[in-house]
Amino acid sequence: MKLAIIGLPGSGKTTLFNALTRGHAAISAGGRSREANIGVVKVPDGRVDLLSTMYEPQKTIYAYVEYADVGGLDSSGEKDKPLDEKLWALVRPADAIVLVARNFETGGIAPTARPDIGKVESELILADLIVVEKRLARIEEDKKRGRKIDEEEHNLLSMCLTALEEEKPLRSLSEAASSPLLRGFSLLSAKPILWVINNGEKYAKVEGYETPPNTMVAEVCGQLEMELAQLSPEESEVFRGGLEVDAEPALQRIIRYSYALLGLVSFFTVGKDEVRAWTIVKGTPARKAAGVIHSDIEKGFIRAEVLAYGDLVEHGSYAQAQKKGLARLEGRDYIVQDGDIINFRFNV
Ligand SMILES: Nc1nc2c(ncn2[C@@H]2O[C@H](COP(=O)(O)OP(=O)(O)OP(=O)(O)O)[C@@H](O)[C@H]2O)c(=O)[nH]1
Ligand SMILES: [Mg+2]
Repeated sequence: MKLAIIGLPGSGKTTLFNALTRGHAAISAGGRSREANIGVVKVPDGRVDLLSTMYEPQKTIYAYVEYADVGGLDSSGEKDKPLDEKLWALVRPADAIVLVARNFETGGIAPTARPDIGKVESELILADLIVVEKRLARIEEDKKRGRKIDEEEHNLLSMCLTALEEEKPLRSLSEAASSPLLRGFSLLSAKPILWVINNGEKYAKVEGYETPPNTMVAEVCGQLEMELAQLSPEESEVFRGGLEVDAEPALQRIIRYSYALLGLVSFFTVGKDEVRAWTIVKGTPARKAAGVIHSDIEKGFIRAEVLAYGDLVEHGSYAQAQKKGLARLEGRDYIVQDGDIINFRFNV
């Protein structure tokens, strides 16, 4: 999973990036940093920890998240911003966007989280408008020259144009958010988004944030989370207990929200050589899930032997759960559930 961290200059993006990656990227002292920070972190998952203690495998592999902290946005509302174009190029490959809004005082300037979110959303819309208009102009030209055009694409893009002109992000348009025809354009406002309210030292409950479709809100105290992330896990837990911050570290919370936003679930493969977590979209059938591991397993799929994580834990071992008949053989269309432990049977 790839997540892009965006926001206005000085909103605390790099601070949050450091909290999420236990990193030490340079915090800006004013002005706009133009350096992108990229970091990969494993997805904390207690189930993988436990499976690993059970199987004592040679390798334990967690799912991972890639974060890109792309630097501050120009929110001038102008159309021609070459610097932002460079920045968007880093956001386009992301599966979802994390939008950081400043909810702390800076240099005597009061927090402006809600309007800041609006400004950034407008920039996403503007960037998409440029792409959609360009493509539509291209199609019109082809039409004039008597070339065959893709009507469905044309209709979809016209629909997008209308929404964007009405200042609506494309993620609120279910056709646009999910259409494979539009995937190639990597439209920014079509990506699911997590608004992160970066609170000051005082933990203020967020109120009055209506969330449109494919949008979620999370509150963090970026500065504290960064400081806690830089301690050892044990020390961090002790300190966290005495602070007015969420009991769950931001590092875990942001990932949990992102999984929910993207509708992702995990299944596991286990064995003496490797215990591993795999990420799929909720609703994926067994044969397609096998393809996440290897295309050969998908092609040669015979059956999936499935045991629910909870059943394994309850009975203490795979063999015990199997004795109770809890390990099932499922066919290609079985919808893989979060926490399934799967052994794929296939031939090549
Ligand atoms: N009080 C307070 N200050 C914060 C918090 N998060 C960030 N800051 C401060 O805000 C300033 C900017 O933080 P950065 O994390 O560099 O912000 P940024 O969004 O990465 O900035 P650019 O990359 O320049 O756009 C620094 O002085 C931080 O110490 C917070 O949660 N509380
Ligand atoms: Mg920064």
